[in-house]
Formats: sequence, structure tokens, C-alpha cells
Amino acid sequence: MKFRNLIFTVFGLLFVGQFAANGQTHTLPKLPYSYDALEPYIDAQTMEIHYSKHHQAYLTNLNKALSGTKAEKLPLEDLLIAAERRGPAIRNNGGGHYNHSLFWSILSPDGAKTPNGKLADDIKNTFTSLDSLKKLLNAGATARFGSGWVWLYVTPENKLAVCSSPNQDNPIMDASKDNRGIPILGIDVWEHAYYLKYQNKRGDYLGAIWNVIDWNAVGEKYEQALNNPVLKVIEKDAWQALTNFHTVMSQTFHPMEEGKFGPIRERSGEMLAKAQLLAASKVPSSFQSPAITKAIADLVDGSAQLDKLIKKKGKDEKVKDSLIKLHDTFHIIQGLCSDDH
Ligand code: MN3
Repeated sequence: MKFRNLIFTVFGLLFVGQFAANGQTHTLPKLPYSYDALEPYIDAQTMEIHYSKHHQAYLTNLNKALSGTKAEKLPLEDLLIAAERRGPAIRNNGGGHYNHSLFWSILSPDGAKTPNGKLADDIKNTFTSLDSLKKLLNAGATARFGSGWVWLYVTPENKLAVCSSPNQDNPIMDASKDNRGIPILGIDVWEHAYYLKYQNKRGDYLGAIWNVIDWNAVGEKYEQALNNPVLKVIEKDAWQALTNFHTVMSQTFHPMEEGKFGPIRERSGEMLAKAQLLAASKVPSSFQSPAITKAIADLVDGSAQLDKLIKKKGKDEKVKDSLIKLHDTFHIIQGLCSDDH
């Protein structure tokens, strides 16, 4: 906790001048080509409105929602992991900013028409061919009712997968439930992405878009995603039984630190139940280790002892020792406290 706070403080000091100067934490990425560069597949007017009005509006509203909050200095990915928990302003505008930034970066008038290297191999191994991947993505985009996106993404198990999401959601978000990971290719299927040229014919837009997808850029995104520590954070966040235990722990431990023993005395039975559910849950592959197995077993034993102590109306001092020990055990599994909880 302390180390992380120190890091935030250092970054805060480094960037505080910038924040004060431009009054915003997130900025619009420069478009790497002109508005008419993707003609005839995407028309100049659509590009201009999409980038300078729609994307800009998500960005403005994101910075407005973050202004003066603790989350103001968090990296965008950290914000999005807990998007649903943070509420619709962050979910919609943070998603809108992230998704469009990705979209612009994988489009190009003269990009690679096919993937190469590891991405090419893994597409073939996962989807049998590039054509069948495109068909899957187009089917997902066609089936998406109303506004949304279709994604090629990397799962926490380092596999390629396809999903679609409503509105400005994406696989990084808690809202994405069973389809969590880091997107490397996204296609915007909001009407604002195609209506001026294609009107209601989403299928024609989906046929044309492949002419301007730059597979080299997607390949770079793939390499970055595979090496991105956020993948492991997403995997842990998707481990619902751990999150549920964490909620009870943080809502009882932190009050106790301030001398308030009411929450833990009321909820020790619930804490034990959550520990038992955690022990019965499927441990994500990258968390499977003898140390974690032991820590989970210790968590059940420790929660049972604490609950017994509280039922016997044990003294505050003893409850405190027991809860501190349990909290330490929990952090063997969870890692350091983050500012998210
Ligand atoms: Mn859009």
C-alpha cells in the first residue's frame, strides 16, 4: 500500500504541472493520417465528425467525470478494469476514449493486408484461417443489436478470442464478464461510424473496413498485449470469489484499523462463508501454486477461528490480532492493496 502510494505521489508531482496547464488527465491521440486518407472505404466527413466530435466528446466527458477524484491519475486500463463498479460516466466515456484510440491506430490507407509472424500463426491455429476469423468478427458485428463493437482480444491465458460488446464496453472491463482480456483489433459498429456513406447497410461497411485494417498494427498490439501485466490483473479481477472475499475484508479490516469493531463483529460469519466459497472456487491458472493453495486453506481456518472468537464475545485486542493475521494471509493471494477498493 505504502509503496504504491509513493509511486502515485512521485508521478503526481511529475505530472501535476501538466495537469494544471491543460486541465485534463487524458488527451486525444493525434490521428496518424488525414481525414480523407481512408477514402473510398471510410469517407472524409465521417472520419472528421467521428474523431473531432464523437471521440472528443468521450474524452471531454471522461476528464470531467475524473476531475478532482482519486481516480484522476490512474492509467486508463486501470480505470476500465473496474468500469462497471465506477459507474456509467467512467464506463461509457472511458470506454469511448479507449476504444476509439485503438480503432484509429489499427486503420491505415497503406497497411499490411494480412498478418505475419506470431499473429499469423496463432490466427491459423485458433480460427483455421484469416478468412474464418473475419467471418466470425463480421458475424459478431452483424448480430450486435444497436450500438457496440466487435473485438479480437487476448485472454489471460494468452489465447486469441472474439466477442462483441454493447455501447462503449470492451473486454478489459468487469462488465464484460466471461469475455475478459485485452483487445488488439476492434470494429466500431455504431451508426456514427458508417451512416453517412453506408446508411443502414452495416454489412457493406463491414465488407469495406477490411481494406483499411493494418495487420502490422494489430500484430504490434498483439505483442504488447501478451507482455502487458494488466492481463494478470484482469484475470484476478475476474476471479469473483476472491473479489467477494476482498469486499468483506476491506469493509471490516479498515474500520477496525480506525478502532471500529462493529463491522467485523457483525460480519465474521459472512467472512467465513466467503472464505469457504473462495476455497471451493476455480483458481485461475496463473495463480495456481503451493503458496496460494496454502494461503486459501489458512484463510478458511483463520476466518473460522475469528468467527468463533467473536461468537464467544472475545476482547477487541484479540479480535484485532486475529483480523490482522487474516488480512496478512489474504494479501499473500491478493498482492498489494490497490486504490480500487
Ligand atoms: Mn465511434
